[in-house]
Formats: sequence, structure tokens, C-alpha cells
Amino acid sequence: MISWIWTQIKKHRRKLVYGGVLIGGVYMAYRYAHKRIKEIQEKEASDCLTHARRQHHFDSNQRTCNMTVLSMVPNLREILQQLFDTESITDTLKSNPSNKLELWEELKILSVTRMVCVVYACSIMSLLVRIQLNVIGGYIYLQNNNTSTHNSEKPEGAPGQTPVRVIPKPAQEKYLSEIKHFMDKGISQLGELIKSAVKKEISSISLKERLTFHNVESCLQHIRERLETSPEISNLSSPTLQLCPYMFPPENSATQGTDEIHEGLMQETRDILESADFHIVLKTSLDRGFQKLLDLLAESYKTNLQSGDPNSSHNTEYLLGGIPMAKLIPIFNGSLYKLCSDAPNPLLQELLLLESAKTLAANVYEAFSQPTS
Ligand SMILES: *[C@@H]1O[C@H](CO)[C@@H](O)[C@H](O)[C@H]1NC(C)=O
Ligand SMILES: *[C@@H]1O[C@H](CO)[C@@H](O)[C@H](O)[C@H]1NC(C)=O
Ligand SMILES: *[C@@H]1O[C@H](CO)[C@@H](O)[C@H](O)[C@H]1NC(C)=O
Ligand SMILES: *[C@@H]1O[C@H](CO)[C@@H](O)[C@H](O)[C@H]1NC(C)=O
Ligand SMILES: *[C@@H]1O[C@H](CO)[C@@H](O)[C@H](O)[C@H]1NC(C)=O
Ligand SMILES: CC(=O)N[C@H]1CO[C@H](CO)[C@@H](O)[C@@H]1O
Repeated sequence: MISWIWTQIKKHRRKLVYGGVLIGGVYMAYRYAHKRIKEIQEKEASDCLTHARRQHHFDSNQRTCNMTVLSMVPNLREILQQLFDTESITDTLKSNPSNKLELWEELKILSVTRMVCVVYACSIMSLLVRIQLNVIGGYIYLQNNNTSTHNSEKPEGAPGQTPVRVIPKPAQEKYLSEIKHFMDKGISQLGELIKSAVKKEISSISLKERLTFHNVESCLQHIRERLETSPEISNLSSPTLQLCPYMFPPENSATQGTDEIHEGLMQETRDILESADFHIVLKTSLDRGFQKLLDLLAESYKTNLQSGDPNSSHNTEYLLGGIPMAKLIPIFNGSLYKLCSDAPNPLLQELLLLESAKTLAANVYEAFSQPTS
């Protein structure tokens, strides 16, 4: 079923004319990833052309994805830290200003927003990197798999033939650098959206109000519902579809139309990101990510209630105990450093292991490493 969809995407792939290209700003991580793919593939270019080789190739590519995703974590953490600057508010609070209460309210909103944003950003980033690297990996494999008579029989560009589409190196880099849309702009716009959902959900909760673990859990659930369901498209099978413009430059964006090879890759990627398959995987990733976050919060509840009230330390129902919002804020605030820590990163480890994400990667690679027929 899934591979049928990729086959459809492949079939409708546009024919492209090769032209000059511009090199965009490329992230270091991507440069590294790209170099790795090239190295692996050049090393194998002389090997016999077998299915095993393609498999090996694919596996190497997935390791590269892993490393790329993990290497982008510090970058992501810094972005979130700057976007939701709880540090300066905390510092101001130390001087005991007159608008203390107001600042605490702001801190409440920011720390919850940041916590929710981490889960969305990590899920989206890890899937985006995987898709982009597998699209490029597939193309590069195909480009290198031409030692056969295949090529001499069907010279490139002959009318009516379907030559292997060559993506020049600068175009590959330009394409990979498109992740900057998400890192530079997407996260901050998504952050605004999340912030407004968080405000609606928790501004009425006072700092003194005690929240049980289950209260927090249902708050998070409501915030997600606000973000992942939109009235116009709730009918669709992919409620997360509205998140697409944050992930990848939309079709009518300003940079469009200058470069056909690039535009072709962009459109193919948009097709993937808008497919139902992608959104099923995204939803699974988000479910897993929020589960990880809840595990972390449950841990904090356990230690907090144990130290605070000796009676409940023997109570296995610790999750039922309430903690005042004001005491939860530092926990929410600190979750960024736990979820977005350097390796071993608990959240990304889970996201990279997801079976459905592996299948998605395999399908993308499969679709792009086969010649169009
Ligand atoms: C990617 O990372 C995950 C989690 O660290 C690991 O379990 C998986 O085996 C890795 N995959 C590859 C191909 O290295
Ligand atoms: C690579 O080339 C070989 C030999 O022409 C061919 O049998 C095989 O199907 C090709 N692999 C792909 C993925 O196109
Ligand atoms: C929802 O989908 C059904 C069938 O696909 C369609 O008839 C109906 O008009 C849709 N409703 C909205 C609000 O789009
Ligand atoms: C435990 O709770 C009971 C009643 O709720 C109270 O009487 C008792 O003093 C508490 N014990 C401790 C150690 O706090
Ligand atoms: C929130 O996190 C920042 C770091 O991002 C830290 O400097 C600050 O002390 C924390 N504030 C609270 C109230 O935990
Ligand atoms: C293995 C092999 O011969 N690969 C070649 C495929 O075609 C490209 C360009 O058309 C060459 O650069 C590769 O060396």
C-alpha cells in the first residue's frame, strides 16, 4: 500500500531540464551528511550492482540520518532557548520587581510552550532529515548505478527515453539546505501557534492551583488537540496537515521558479510531506514524544511528592497527588534540557527507533533509487 503511493509519486515526477544552480547556505551538519553519503557511494561504485549493495547503501544512509539528526540537537536547543527566553525572566525575578506576579504568569506560559515545542520540533526535524537524505540518497544511488549497458543503449536525453536524472552536487546541497526553512522560520512560527494554544488552555490556571499528574496530562492533550485539529480540514485523514507550511517552504514561496532541478526536488518532497503516510508517521512520532515527556513529568511528580510529603512516599498512587503550578514551572522549564540533551538523547533515541519511521525512510529510498519506467 505504502509503496504503491511512492510509485504514484514517482510516475508523476516532472521531467526536468538541467540548468545552472546557486548554492544556498548549507548547515554544517548537512555538509557532513552529504560528504558521508558520497564517500560511501564512491567506495561502492566499483562493487557489483546487486540488491545487496542497495541494501547496504540504504543502511549506511540511515546511520548518516541518525548522526545528522543527533548533530542538529544542540542547534535546536539553542533556538528554543532563544525563542522562549525564560532565563531573562528568571533573572529579573531575582531582583524582586513590582510586576512579579505578571512575570510569573509569563514564565508559566513560556515554560509550557517551550516544553510542547520541543516535542513537535524534534519529531518534525527527525522526519524531515530522514526524508531529505533518503530522497538524495536514492538519487545518488541511481546516478552511480549506471555501469550497465543500460546507459549506452539509451543515451541520456534521447527523445522518448527516461534518462537517469542527474542532480548536480550544488543542487543536492541547495536542496538539503532547505531544512533552514524549518530551523530559521518554521520553529518560531510554530512556536507562536503553540503559544496561543497554551495560553487558551492554561492562562486560567492560577499559580497556587494544585495540579495532579492527570491534570497535566489532560492539559497537554487539549493543547495537542488545538494544534492538530483545524475546523476546515478536520474531515481529512491527516489532521497534522496544517503543520506542513512550517516544515517546508510552501509551493508559492518567493524562492520558487528560479531553478527547475531544485523545484522538482522540492515538489517531490512536498508530495511526500502532504501524503497520508507521512502524517500517520508524524502522529506516531508525536504520540511517542509526548509519552516520553509524560514519563519525565511522572518522574518529577514522584520525587517531588516523596520529598514533600512522607506519607505519600509509600503511596503508589503518587500520581494522584497535586503540585502547585508555581512549583511545576521549574519542572516544565527544565524539560528542554532533558528532552533536548546531547547524546544519549532519550527523546530522539525513541523517535529514531520508531518502526513506522524506518518503513517510511525505506519507502522513500526505494522510490527514488529505482529508475522511472
Ligand atoms: C539509529 O539510532 C537508533 C537509536 O540510537 C538505533 O537504535 C538505530 O539502530 C540506529 N540506526 C542505524 C541504522 O544506525
Ligand atoms: C542497477 O543496475 C543493474 C544492472 O543494470 C540493474 O539490474 C539493477 O536493477 C539496477 N538497480 C537499480 C536500483 O536500478
Ligand atoms: C466531509 O467528508 C464527506 C465525505 O468525504 C463530505 O461529504 C463532507 O462534505 C465533508 N465535510 C466537510 C465539512 O468538508
Ligand atoms: C500521615 O497522614 C496522616 C493523616 O493524613 C497524619 O495523621 C500523619 O501524621 C501523617 N504522617 C506523617 C509522617 O506525615
Ligand atoms: C528556566 O530555564 C532557564 C534556562 O533556560 C534558567 O536559566 C532559569 O533559571 C529557569 N527558571 C526557572 C524558574 O526554573
Ligand atoms: C559506476 C559508474 O560508472 N558511475 C558513473 C555513472 O554516471 C555518472 C555520470 O553520468 C558518472 O559520474 C559515474 O562515474
